[in-house]
Amino acid sequence: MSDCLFCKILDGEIPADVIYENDTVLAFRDINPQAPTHVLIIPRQHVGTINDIEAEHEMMVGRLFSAAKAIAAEEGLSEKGYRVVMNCGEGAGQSVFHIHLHLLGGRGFDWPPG
Ligand code: DGP
Repeated sequence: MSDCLFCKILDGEIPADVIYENDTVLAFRDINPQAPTHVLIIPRQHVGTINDIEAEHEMMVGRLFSAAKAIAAEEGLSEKGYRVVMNCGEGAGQSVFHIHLHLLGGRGFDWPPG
């Protein structure tokens, strides 16, 4: 998608602090971190929102979570805990319409979330 910010990061058109990648996903630090660790995990394939996920994407979605597990371990978060969030739609706070997991850690988190 030529007008998608995260596709531009995938293409190297916009720089990012990439910390993890494989053939399916890319992960980089959020430009506006909400916790000491705040990493965005995105698929290389453009899918706009959770509402656009189809059966063919199920393996890819699973690999987003496998990446979250690996990055949490690298960041030393596995034991203390961390939060993984995917916003869907403007009403839930989604601002970039290319699905992404937020991996947040290094502080406590309230429940229910704001
Ligand atoms: P969401 O609001 O759930 O769609 O999350 C989008 C996140 O993307 C938000 O936390 C800020 C982050 N973000 C926006 N623009 C950039 C950028 O150019 N670089 C990086 N690294 N993160 C960005």
